[in-house]
Amino acid sequence: MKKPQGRIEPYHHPAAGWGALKQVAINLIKEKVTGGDYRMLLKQNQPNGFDCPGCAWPDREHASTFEFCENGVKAVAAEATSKRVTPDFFAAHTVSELMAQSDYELEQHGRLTDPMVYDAAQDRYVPIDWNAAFELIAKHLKALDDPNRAAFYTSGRASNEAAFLYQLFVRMYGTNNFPDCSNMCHEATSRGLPGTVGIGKGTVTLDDFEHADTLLIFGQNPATNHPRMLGELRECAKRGATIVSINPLKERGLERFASPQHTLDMLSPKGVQISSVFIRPRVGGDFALIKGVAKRVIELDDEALAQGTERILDVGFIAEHTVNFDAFAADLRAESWSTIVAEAGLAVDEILKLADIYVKGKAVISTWGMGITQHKNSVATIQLLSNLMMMRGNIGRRGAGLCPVRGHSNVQGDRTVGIEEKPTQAFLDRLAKAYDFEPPREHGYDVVETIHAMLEGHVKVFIGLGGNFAIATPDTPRTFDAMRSCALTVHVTTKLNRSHLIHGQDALILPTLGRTEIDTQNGVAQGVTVEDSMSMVHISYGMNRPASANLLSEIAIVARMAHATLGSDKVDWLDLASDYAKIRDGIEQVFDGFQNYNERLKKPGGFHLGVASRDRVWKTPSGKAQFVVHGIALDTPIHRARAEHGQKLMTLMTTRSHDQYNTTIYGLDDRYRGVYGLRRVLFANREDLTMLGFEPGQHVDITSVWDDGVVRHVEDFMLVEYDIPRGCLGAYYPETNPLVPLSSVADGAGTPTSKSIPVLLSPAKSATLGADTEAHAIAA
Ligand SMILES: Nc1nc2c(c(=O)[nH]1)N[C@H]1C(S)=C(S)[C@@H](COP(=O)(O)OP(=O)(O)OC[C@H]3O[C@@H](n4cnc5c(=O)[nH]c(N)nc54)[C@H](O)[C@@H]3O)O[C@H]1N2
Ligand SMILES: Nc1nc2c(c(=O)[nH]1)N[C@H]1C(S)=C(S)[C@@H](COP(=O)(O)OP(=O)(O)OC[C@H]3O[C@@H](n4cnc5c(=O)[nH]c(N)nc54)[C@H](O)[C@@H]3O)O[C@H]1N2
Ligand SMILES: [Mo]
Repeated sequence: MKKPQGRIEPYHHPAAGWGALKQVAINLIKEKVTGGDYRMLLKQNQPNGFDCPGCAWPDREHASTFEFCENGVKAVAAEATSKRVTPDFFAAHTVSELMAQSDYELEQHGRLTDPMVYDAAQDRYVPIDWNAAFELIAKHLKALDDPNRAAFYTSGRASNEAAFLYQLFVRMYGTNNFPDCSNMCHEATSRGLPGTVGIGKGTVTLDDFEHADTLLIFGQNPATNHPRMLGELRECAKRGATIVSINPLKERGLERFASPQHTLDMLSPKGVQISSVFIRPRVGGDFALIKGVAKRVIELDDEALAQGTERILDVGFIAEHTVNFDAFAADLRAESWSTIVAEAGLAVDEILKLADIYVKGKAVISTWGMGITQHKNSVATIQLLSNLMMMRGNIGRRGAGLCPVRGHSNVQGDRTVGIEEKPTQAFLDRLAKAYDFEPPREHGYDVVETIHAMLEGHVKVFIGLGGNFAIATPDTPRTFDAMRSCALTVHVTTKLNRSHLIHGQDALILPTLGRTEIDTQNGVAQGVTVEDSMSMVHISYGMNRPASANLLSEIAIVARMAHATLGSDKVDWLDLASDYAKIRDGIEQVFDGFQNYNERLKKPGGFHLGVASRDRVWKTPSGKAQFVVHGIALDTPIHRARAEHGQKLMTLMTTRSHDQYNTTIYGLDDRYRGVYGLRRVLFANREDLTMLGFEPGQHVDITSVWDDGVVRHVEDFMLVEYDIPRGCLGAYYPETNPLVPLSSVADGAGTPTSKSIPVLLSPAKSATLGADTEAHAIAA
């Protein structure tokens, strides 16, 4: 294969704009989408259309006009591609051969058309009929001496109906082993917020964005990952709202944006300015920064009290709605500025500036993404942010609130309908009553625990409802060993990916319909429902012809798996799968907020699920919003590694490029960061390069520093001089996942700490110049 030629060329235009339109055209043509019929794009996020399989950002009224989004189009084009992976393809390639291909190449082959089973004698996947596939799964599941020896993964694209049916099947089978992508994503949000405001969801809706005067965007890159959010921020900026980006990187989309919906933006070379202020902590510095801001709020309030001016704290809200404020305030007063400054990696002025902006805001929204959630202290950071917002009553008020920005289009819905390895007893009671069975009560495994359990030989069967478990997860070589130790691995999937090649003794690839495709059961077109990041639930109807006549819907696959394994005495699985409205009736029975589910979906845009904290109802043990005290941790793995290695120790964040959707690599560019045709790049500060004795363009190997004696190493990354705080590095995931130690997780959430990996650099031992070549397909 020809080695791609890479180049680095800083990008000077606004985000989106003409570049995005060009990319859209390129993607549609490259994928030969549905034979050139692009009209389906006009149905994306429309009341009678399909929900974009891209991100979880909500739509206005489930949009009345076509909302343009380059990366939404990429997601749709990838699914609606006319390329196919047929049984002939598998006959022509052994699994070992496919292993030599990069993730980008694997993605390019197109949609899977038929169920396949691994044949060890030939090292190939060969066709299997659907019934035989379900029998094989049933045989393995029934052979386990303990249901907890199977793990059932979910990636956040699964619909509410598929997820609900899946959890019902798995719990009837007897386990709560539900590792899901959320464990690697917003788990810290889901575990952190209940401790302060009682529920692990955001408190705002799009309406609040129209009324906010101040927006704090923590650790997010919306131009790439939530492009439709930029449209919202554009409106806020035009209204004069103050938008602050808190991010070690100055991400282009938060600087300037040209909305393809607005001709004037497109004609202006500068677009619209989005963030007016950039606060740039060091990687992992947010906790200290937020603590500094909160401390300053107390100081300013003290001054106001002394001068008899208007209070800075919302004393009414604090008195009526919260507990533990005094302990919280005492802790802030006791915190030293020198610790805050040192740990945030910011001058004190920067912290005071952010505090000033915060207290001037009458209606503040804080949003956050992976820059906050994928650290050791992410739960504490999110609780502190929630507390900062509570100090001025910025929760449950119009234009103000907490806004975690989720990733997968239905990751929030999946959790709502029961994909949860730590289910509450109340939920299990309701499930038990509705379906007349005794569900397992003990907690199951999350993602990292599942990998540990496989390595220990305990988990033997892995079933994945979507996703790419083998490389989305940390510590790649160990995860590969774990997956390969399974007796059976099963992937319900749309496209070929690495996880299908890292298989158990028996292995199945079960191809499924995507959300863009027409799903007909008993001659009736079925819709599926999803919940976005702001708790809006709506229905989605596919409109393309299925990629192959031999695909089953996810729901049909789950139902037939359940039927083969458990029989249909208690639950008539096949009947449920024949009409998805019946599954929704089940959801309505088990969960609050879904009254008249089927009926309410008829309203364009669907309905809001209701989030108690939004209404200032606090589902905490105290019945109030809770201030939580957390100290600044000074003995983290990063601190210990720095103590040992001095300033050569760097903190690596792993993020997404513009041309990828998680592990799906659409292309090799990261336009806004000026990277073309390369993925094995390492962004570094100029002064650090000098200090370490490296030049931009030089190739290095990266080794992570951890105390378990395991060498974690990736080779041959090209250094790119970048505007990033000192001591910090940036690179793409999943190429850097081998560096994330399996046991390095967020306290209280179990999320791999993929945004703060302590690493050391050394000159590359084997520089190949080709940045994304076969040699780098993956370090197997
Ligand atoms: N096109 C596209 N869309 C996507 C995805 C995709 O891969 N491609 N993925 C989807 C998914 S599952 C998710 S979860 C979201 C992810 O969307 P994001 O949350 O935007 O995820 P990342 O790209 O990982 O990076 C987040 C940002 O965090 C910053 N950051 C890193 N470390 C720190 C830190 O210590 N502090 C602060 N304040 N910032 C930091 C980085 O500079 C980067 O700008 O997007 C979803 N949407
Ligand atoms: N180092 C590092 N690691 C990370 C992250 C990071 O920032 N840094 N981010 C983490 C985050 S936030 C997340 S969410 C995880 C993502 O982890 P996953 O959700 O496991 O990974 P994806 O890449 O989103 O999964 C893509 C695959 O899903 C399948 N697929 C696509 N559409 C459908 C569908 O409609 N149905 C079915 N059944 N399958 C489908 C396709 O086969 C595709 O290859 O990765 C995590 N890993
Ligand atoms: Mo995510």
